[in-house]
Amino acid sequence: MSIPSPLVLQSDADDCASEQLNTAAIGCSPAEHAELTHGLLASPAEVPPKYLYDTLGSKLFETLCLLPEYYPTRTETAIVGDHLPDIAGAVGRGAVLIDLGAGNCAKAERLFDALAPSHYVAVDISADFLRNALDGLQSRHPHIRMTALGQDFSRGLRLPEEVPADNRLFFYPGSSLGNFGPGDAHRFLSGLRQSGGEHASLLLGVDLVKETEVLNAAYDDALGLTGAFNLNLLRNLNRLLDADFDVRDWEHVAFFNEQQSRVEMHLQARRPVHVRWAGASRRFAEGERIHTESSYKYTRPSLTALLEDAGWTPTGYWTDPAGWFAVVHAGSLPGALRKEDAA
Ligand code: AVI
Repeated sequence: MSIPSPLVLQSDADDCASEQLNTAAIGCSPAEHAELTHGLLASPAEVPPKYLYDTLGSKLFETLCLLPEYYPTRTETAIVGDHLPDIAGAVGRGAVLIDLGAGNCAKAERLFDALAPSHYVAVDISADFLRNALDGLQSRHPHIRMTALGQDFSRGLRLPEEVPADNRLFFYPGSSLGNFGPGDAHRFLSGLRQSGGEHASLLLGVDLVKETEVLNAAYDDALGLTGAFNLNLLRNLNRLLDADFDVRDWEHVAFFNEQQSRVEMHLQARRPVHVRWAGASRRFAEGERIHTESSYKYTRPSLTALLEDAGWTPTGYWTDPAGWFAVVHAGSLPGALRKEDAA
């Protein structure tokens, strides 16, 4: 039997062209240059977490998921493994499975037997990465129609016409929702509600509030891998902006901010430093910080409120025995669309 080839679509517009900015020396688009410069000149300075994930950063992230202190990945895997029949019962078979941030597609593949999706849509910022992953996946599951979409869906998901409009299941594991602030999380979930139509559902992996010591250790591990992941952002900035950050001038700081219910990662200057990059420069005093990531932690009530406010109705909730992580299923009940979201 011949194996169908998965369809790969690169749907993000190329926003690199600009007449104003001389991009010869820098490795990013004018829009990224503006975003990064704005953040680095802000008080306190901040850089969006997506810049943690260059090639080395992605490898460091993959590795830190194996750390004993970093419980989310293995806890989510265990929850799905322990509750798969129940999850499948809630979700149903034959859905159009839309995998947001699919990466190597391994998490979704674990659901294939139980959920028997009619169509699998893998969405990731890197279309090249997906192309490789889907070739193998399609040969192992020749009966499932597959589409790969190279897209930064955090700015809004755009699905091509070939993706059936009915029975869409959005799969967003790994507690990635936690890297959105509350306003962006609401916008993101409302956006999915819009793209899903009346019979969509959502399967989310979400990290929960727990003892501060556990959270602090997960983001500041004894081996220093999370620190390397965070500090590598400076190397990425050097490449993107032609900047002159010296990694040795900075240290990794991470802690649970109870009031905001989020773990914060920062890079803190060890001494006074003067950093220059294409088109700008800034002095940082000793102890001054660059905020690089927030990882929001939810409770069942705060998650329910977020989902309901975005037009979703929670219908299934599974957790580990310690209650550290949750896998949540939510449906889009007809009529649950809020007027302002539908406008
Ligand atoms: C990708 N994201 C869900 C991770 C998190 O836990 O917020 C990123 C991470 N940062 C430090 N360790 C892992």
